[in-house]
Amino acid sequence: MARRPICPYCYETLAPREIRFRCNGRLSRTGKKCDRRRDPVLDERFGRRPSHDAGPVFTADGRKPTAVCPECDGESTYRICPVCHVELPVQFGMVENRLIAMVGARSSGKTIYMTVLLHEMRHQVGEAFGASLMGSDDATMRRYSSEYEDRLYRDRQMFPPTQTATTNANRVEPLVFRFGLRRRGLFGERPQHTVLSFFDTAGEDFSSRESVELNTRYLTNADGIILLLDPLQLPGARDLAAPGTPLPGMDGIDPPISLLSRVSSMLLAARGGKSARVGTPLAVVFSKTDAFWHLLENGSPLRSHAPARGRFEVGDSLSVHEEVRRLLKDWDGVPIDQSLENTFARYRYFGVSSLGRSATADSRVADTGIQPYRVADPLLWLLSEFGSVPKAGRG
Ligand SMILES: Nc1nc2c(ncn2[C@@H]2O[C@H](COP(=O)(O)OP(=O)(O)OP(=O)(O)O)[C@@H](O)[C@H]2O)c(=O)[nH]1
Ligand SMILES: [Mg+2]
Ligand SMILES: [Zn+2]
Ligand SMILES: [Zn+2]
Repeated sequence: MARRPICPYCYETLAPREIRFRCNGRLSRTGKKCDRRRDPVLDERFGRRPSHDAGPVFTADGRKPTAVCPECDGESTYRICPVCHVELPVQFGMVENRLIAMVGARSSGKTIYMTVLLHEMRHQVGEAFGASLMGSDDATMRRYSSEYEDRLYRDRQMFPPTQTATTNANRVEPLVFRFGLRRRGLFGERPQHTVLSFFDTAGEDFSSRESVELNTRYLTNADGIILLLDPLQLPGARDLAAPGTPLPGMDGIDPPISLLSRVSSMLLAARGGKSARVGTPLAVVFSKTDAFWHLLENGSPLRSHAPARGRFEVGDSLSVHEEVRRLLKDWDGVPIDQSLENTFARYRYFGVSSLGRSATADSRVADTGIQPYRVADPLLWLLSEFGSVPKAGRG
C-alpha cells in the first residue's frame, strides 16, 4: 500500500516498523509464562473495562507477523497499535484498511443508520454480493450486538442521544469490521478483505471546539466520508414532511449547511492551503426519506430498492443522485449543492430510510417492523470507489 497505515481504533498514522506486540500470556516452550496485568495505555484510552488484564507489551520488528516475548520466550502474533495499544486486525498493513467516517448533526439518525446498515451488510446485501462482514475483534462484535442490534431489532427501541467524545478527546471506540468479498482472480476464487472502521459520533462533537483536534484527525485520515443530513432539519423541507412525522427540535442543532461548511473547512485546512478541491469521496446521505415519499412519483428511484445483482450499479446510483439534487431545490437546499461542488472533487447524493417509516410516539419501531430503503448504497459506492466492490455501467 502506498500510504502509511492508519490505526482503525485511534486514527493515528503508524509506521509499520513501530507496530508493537503483546505477549499472549500462555505457557511458552521454555516453561515460562507472563502474568496478565493492567495496561495503563488501554485504561487511559477506554477508561473502563476493569476486567481487561492483558499480557505485557514489548517492542520488536512490527513488519513481521510474529515476535518472541523477551520475558517468557513465547511467540506472539498479537500486534498492537503503538499509540492506543489496541490489538490490530489480523494482517493489518497487508490487507486493505479503509476508514469510513460518519458525520451528522444531532438527531439526524446516525446511530440508527449505522445499526441498520451493518445489519443489511451482514444479511441481504452480504448474500447478493457474496460478501461477509465480521467484527474484527471480540469487543466490536459484542458491542454491535448488545448495544446496537439487540436494542433496535429485538427490543424495537430507538436510541438515547449518543455520548460525546469530548470528555476525553482520545476516548473513541469505533466499530471495526472485516469486509470480505469472494473475487475471481488468477488463482480461482479467493476472498479479498477490507478493514472498515465506523465511528458513531455524537452530533455536537462537530460543533464544539474541544473536539476539533480529534475530529480533524478522524476526518482527514478517513478514506471515505458519509455525511448524514436530515432533511427534517432543513427549514424548507419541514413543511413538506408527511403529516404526523415527528420533527426534530432545531434548538442548538447545526443546520445541514453549517455542518457541511465546518466539515469542508476542516478538510481544506488540513491540506495546508492547497487550493484544489478535497479528494476524499464524500457520500452525502439524506436520512428519513420516508417522510417525503408521499410527494414523490411512483417511479422515483427513492421509492424502490437498488438492484441486488452483486455489483454497484452506476446508472441506478446516478438516477438517485439526480433525484436528490432535484429535491434539494424544493427544500431550499441549493446552497448545499453549490458548496459541495466548490469543495469536493468526488461527492454523490443518496437518499435513505433506515426504518421505512417514523418511529412511534413512544420511540419504538412501528408495528410493521424495520423496512430499510437504500441504506447500503452509500457504503457500496465508497467500496466501489476503493475498488473493493465491482461496478456495473459507467457514469
Ligand atoms: N422517519 C424516520 N425517522 C427516523 C429514521 N431514522 C431515525 N429516525 C428518527 O430520528 C431519531 C434519531 O435517530 P438516532 O439514530 O438516534 O440519531 P443520532 O444522529 O444518532 O442522534 P445523536 O446520537 O443524538 O447525535 C430516531 O429516534 C427516530 O425518531 C428513519 O429512517 N425514518
Ligand atoms: Mg446517536
Ligand atoms: Zn511473555
Ligand atoms: Zn491506535
